[in-house]
Amino acid sequence: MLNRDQKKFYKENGYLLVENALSNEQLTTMQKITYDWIESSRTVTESDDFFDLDQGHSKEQPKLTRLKLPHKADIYFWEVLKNSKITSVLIDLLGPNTLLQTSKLNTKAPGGGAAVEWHQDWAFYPHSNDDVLAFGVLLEDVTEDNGPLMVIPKSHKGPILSHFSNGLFCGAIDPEDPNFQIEKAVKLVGKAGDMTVHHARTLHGSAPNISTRSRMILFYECNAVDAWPLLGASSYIHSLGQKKFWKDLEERLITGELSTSPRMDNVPVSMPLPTPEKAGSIFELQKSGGAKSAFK
Ligand SMILES: O=C(O)CCC(=O)C(=O)O
Repeated sequence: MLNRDQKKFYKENGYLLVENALSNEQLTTMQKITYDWIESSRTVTESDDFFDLDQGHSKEQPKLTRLKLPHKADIYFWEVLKNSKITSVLIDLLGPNTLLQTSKLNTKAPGGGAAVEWHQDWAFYPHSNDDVLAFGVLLEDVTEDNGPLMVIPKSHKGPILSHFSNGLFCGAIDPEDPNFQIEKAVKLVGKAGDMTVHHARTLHGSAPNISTRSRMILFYECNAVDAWPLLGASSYIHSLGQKKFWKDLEERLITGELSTSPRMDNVPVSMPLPTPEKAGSIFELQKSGGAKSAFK
């Protein structure tokens, strides 16, 4: 459970670091499952529904950018979200009724694992209100040199910067944008089992992993049930038809009850459209969309 100061800090700054979000048992179980997945990627030669391969991936040296939807690949990842310290942090920040939007495990392989260019998640998936956040559960120690998540404090209260390049949504801001103040960036380093939290409107990014250790962060992206997706990640529900739509919401309910009354707040919305041809993951989108890099 968060104390008053932690809640206040999150509200004011748009991010938070929570120590020991996982028990030792939860951590070692999640690590084992993840290492087994990475092991099984040795025979994979192309990115697919689960594995996102990094440049240089081979049988001898598995290099992945991401494991997609880990909570669907192993129920343990869903159970931890539903019943752990993470669950109480979720309720503290979003209230009693919460949904999982999506999950991903960004693995940043040693020796170069890809950078994630600066962006605001909100630009990818605007909702009817901004009770939307991402947890980053550290499955390995995160240090200054293995590509920690970086955030710009208080940016969740500012504008949504342009994430466009040549008229296409490229999933990253222009590092030269006058509203981007990189000198304010904070690196979120911590021990395996700790957890970062960032608001969906907080500017964030991460440098390549220049260390010899992997940087594994499990992201759970969550929202209050009455934050209705306008586009992006979970907005696929709009194409499901009503019956499947409801079932899908039920399957992603983490705590409390569903709502059929979206809460409409006065939030800045710019639709992530049009997209480039290749937009399967943020790495692909930023590359094929011609995003300028802040990490040269
Ligand atoms: O893995 C990271 O460092 C950042 C990931 C991220 O921001 C994203 O996937 O949207």
